[in-house]
Amino acid sequence: MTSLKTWATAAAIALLSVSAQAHDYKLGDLTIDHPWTRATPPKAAAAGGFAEIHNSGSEADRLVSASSPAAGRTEIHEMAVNDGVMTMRQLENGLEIPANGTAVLKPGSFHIMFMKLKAPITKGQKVPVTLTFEKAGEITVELTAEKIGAKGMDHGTMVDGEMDHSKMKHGDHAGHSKD
Ligand SMILES: [Cu+2]
Repeated sequence: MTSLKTWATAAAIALLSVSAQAHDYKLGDLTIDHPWTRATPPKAAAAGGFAEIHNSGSEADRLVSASSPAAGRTEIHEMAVNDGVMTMRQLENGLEIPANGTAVLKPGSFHIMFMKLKAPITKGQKVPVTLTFEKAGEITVELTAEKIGAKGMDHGTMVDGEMDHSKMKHGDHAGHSKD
């Protein structure tokens, strides 16, 4: 009896915490699922933003730009390994969200790039970012800041916010995992 009750209570709490953590946003045919970022070290000038964007429509859309009051500049980036060197570049034409498909922004892959951060991001902070889609239009979402280095490469350790980011190579950042 008691154990059944305990189990039921635990299950209820687990369910509650799942729904408290999951956050998603809807815009037309798009769902922006669990947008998140990471806390940064005190002097970091850059940070990455991540989310899964689902498109339930029959036409592709594109994430064409992003902006945030937390950063001097916000871009849509791709990270890739070329000849063993990790590089990032801005997606000049934005990121496609395929028809009846999903675009995944995650560490080591596509991401929103915050540059010239106005202040360090602290764990638990909600970072507002406005996403503009070619067809669906514009929506402001809040990225939940997880701990420093969460789930892969830590953008936050890149201190130089002034450099030409499109030409940035990551090969000399020995501390980065290649996740
Ligand atoms: Cu980047």
